[in-house]
Amino acid sequence: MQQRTQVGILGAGPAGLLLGHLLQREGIDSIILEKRSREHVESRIRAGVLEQGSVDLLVEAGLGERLRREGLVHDGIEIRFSGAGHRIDFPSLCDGRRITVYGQHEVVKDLIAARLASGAPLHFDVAEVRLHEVEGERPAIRYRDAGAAAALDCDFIAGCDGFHGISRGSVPAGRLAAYERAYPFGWLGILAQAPPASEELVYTHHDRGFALLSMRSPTLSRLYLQCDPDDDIESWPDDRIWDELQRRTALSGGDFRIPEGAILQKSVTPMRSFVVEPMQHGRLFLAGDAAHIVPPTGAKGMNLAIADVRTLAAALVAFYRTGATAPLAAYSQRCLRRVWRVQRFSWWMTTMLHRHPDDSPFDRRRQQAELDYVTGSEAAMRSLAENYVGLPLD
Ligand code: RFL
Ligand code: PHB
Repeated sequence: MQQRTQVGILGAGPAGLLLGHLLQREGIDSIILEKRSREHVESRIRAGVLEQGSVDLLVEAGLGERLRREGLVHDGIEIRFSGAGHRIDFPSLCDGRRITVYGQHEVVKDLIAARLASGAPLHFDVAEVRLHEVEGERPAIRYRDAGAAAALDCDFIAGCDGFHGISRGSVPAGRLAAYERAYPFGWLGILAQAPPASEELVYTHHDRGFALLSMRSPTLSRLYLQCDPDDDIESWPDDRIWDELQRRTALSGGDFRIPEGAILQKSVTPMRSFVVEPMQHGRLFLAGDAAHIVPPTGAKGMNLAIADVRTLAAALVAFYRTGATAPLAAYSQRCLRRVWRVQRFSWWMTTMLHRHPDDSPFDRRRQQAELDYVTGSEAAMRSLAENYVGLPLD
């Protein structure tokens, strides 16, 4: 089957779906191709924190109805170490700005519902996706849909197919520079049928390793533990997970306990920082995790994907309205400025809060001093807060 569209989009994660939505609102055609099933992408539990700017964008784009109703607005986070908690209050430190806890899969569900309601094409379960002629004026995507060969001619291709997608690898060798750091630890994440342990997200530094308490609803908790990146999930029976979470998050007074409940999902995620430059080659534009990965400690991955596609959509709209090519040419540079600032913040939060296996006693004392400073100095708290709620979108 031979088809044609203006923008061929690979991937129905937050980046691809939101790009398709923003373009559709401006009358630009796109076809979204997704490797996995709708059920799979709608039930993939991942990120949970939306910056103020991401929420504003989703609301302006007509996607705010359920988000406003079910999203949990938070005015701060807690940083816990040495058995004591320290609150960082966002609105007072950054002009009233806040964050919203709303699961990534809920954002994805809202975007899929909007796409299907608009009648715009979105194909799940496609296979053997390959890109062609990305350096020319007429790039194309070839793939299999329900076993049948299909081809899609496009003006542009948006590679929104995540870290393990094929877009990045379709750029000829030597054209992209990759910057990477792997961390010697991972996160064990669980979704539990239990009320949140605390009103705020709790980021805990502990000699046994980092722990994070988050939530999805008044009856669902999302909890994370620093673990070995190669840990087999089988080596983490439920009892061990709860025991470790309780120990790492205990307060000195002894009066804090995480409510326990059935564990509905658990998985281990390795942690890495990764960027490719530039985020464009010919008529292929990379966005979201296809171009960069941050360790989740700063809660930035989904927000960065949203910021990329906002910039890409604006550049494509300018092209189709006026023929202007300058915004498309500037896409990579504009995104990378934000990407590197967010990389820095995510690396810094990760380094400050985790236990590093090779740290010397000096490093541990320095880490304690950093936590002490960050929770004791208004200037330091403001710096954390302005990055956490999200640097301004340009
Ligand atoms: P996604 O979501 O990975 O979507 C890419 C999609 O492309 C599909 N795909 C293909 N489709 C067609 N053809 C191919 N050849 C394809 N290959 C792959 C995939 O099936 C998939 O559906 O990338 P996107 O859209 O760039 O979105 C990025 C975010 O998913 C990611 O950055 C966040 O989840 C990261 N993240 C967090 N981000 C936040 O902003 N706040 C958080 O609180 C936060 N917490 C997290 C996180 C990620 C985590 N894990 C699991 C890595 C917590 C965790 C534990
Ligand atoms: C989450 O709720 O999944 C979450 C929250 C904060 C993070 C990472 C993940 O830094």
